[in-house]
Amino acid sequence: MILLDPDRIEVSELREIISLAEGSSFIKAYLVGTSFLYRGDVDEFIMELKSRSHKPVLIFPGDRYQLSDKADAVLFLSLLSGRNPEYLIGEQVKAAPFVWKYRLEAIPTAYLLIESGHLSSVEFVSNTKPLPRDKEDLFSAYVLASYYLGFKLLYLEAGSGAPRSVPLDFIRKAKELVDLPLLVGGGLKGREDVEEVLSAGADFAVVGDAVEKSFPILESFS
Ligand code: 1GP
Repeated sequence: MILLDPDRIEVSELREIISLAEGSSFIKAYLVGTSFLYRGDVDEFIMELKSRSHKPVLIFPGDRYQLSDKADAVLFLSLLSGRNPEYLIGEQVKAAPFVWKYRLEAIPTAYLLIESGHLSSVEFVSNTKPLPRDKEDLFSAYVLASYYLGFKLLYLEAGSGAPRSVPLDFIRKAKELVDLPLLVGGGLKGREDVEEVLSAGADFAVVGDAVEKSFPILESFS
């Protein structure tokens, strides 16, 4: 899945990205979102995307201001790795009436932030701590809790542009423990990294930063 940040990608650039990505069957969907929306217009961005692409467009929201009825679905995230009530349940309560009003498909997603060796935007904006990457038992308990709480999707996040992506052992462990679709993102730099996380058990890999830095990387996903 390609992550597109409406704050960092201009409409003209979006057209170029779609022209490179649309023909690839390896790319399954677009995620639209950012940790903090400063100036982008999510509705306009998604309308442009939908007018040029046949792939599903899912909102990956940093907060409720990034919702749009133009998308196919929203990852209804709860940042379970943290202890900030706003990102555990507060934003979700504020977002729910919008989701209901527009009958937007909401995919209940357990969002786990994992330490990557730098201060990620998610960590800073949400004011939460990531899970330590050397504590697999603790991570396992979070995965199990996500499952027992009834989430339908697990997103393992190292943070955009992370110097170290989610440990492969964590991916293998999550897949071994629970029968949930697994998304892995943060710091994946190209096809090789993507193949690695998919081989470890991820159902989908998310790439954002590497595409923003160099659109031609999309050709390697054909
Ligand atoms: C960030 O997981 C996504 O929320 C994607 O990370 O931007 O590093 O690809 P990158």
